[in-house]
Amino acid sequence: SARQSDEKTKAQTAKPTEDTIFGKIARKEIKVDLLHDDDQCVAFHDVNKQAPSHFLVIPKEPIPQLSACTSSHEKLLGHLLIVATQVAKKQGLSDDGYRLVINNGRNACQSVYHLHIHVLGGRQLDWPPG
Ligand code: IU
Repeated sequence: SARQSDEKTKAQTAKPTEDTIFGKIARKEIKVDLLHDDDQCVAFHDVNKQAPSHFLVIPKEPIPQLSACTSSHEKLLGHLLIVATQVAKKQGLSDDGYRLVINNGRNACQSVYHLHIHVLGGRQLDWPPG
């Protein structure tokens, strides 16, 4: 689709940077509706949703991508997964299921270089992903 190729184009040119829009969201410099907020992470709706329910869980620490994580991030990564399940439950996704996605780098169409977990649900999802 046009939207898909648009996402791919963005991902090809996105570069790891010091700060991103997600850093500004995490620091509350940009106001969005937060589905979750604690000392380590926040969750909010994706602005370009790909399913009836599509939200992102991001650490407050500006880690650019999953592959930049080290063993020092073990606890944080576990926390992000648990928060994803808690918010999914609050969003009513638990009964029928949902999917977590982390796009890491260019080939995966990562477009924002601040680590984020996508949570998608509310419809039957296809497999495999494109
Ligand atoms: P990706 O995993 O880097 O490809 O996904 C980035 C997502 O961030 C994508 O789904 C965008 O719609 C979403 N997003 C957002 O929710 N708010 C923003 O201000 C920006 C991107 I820029």
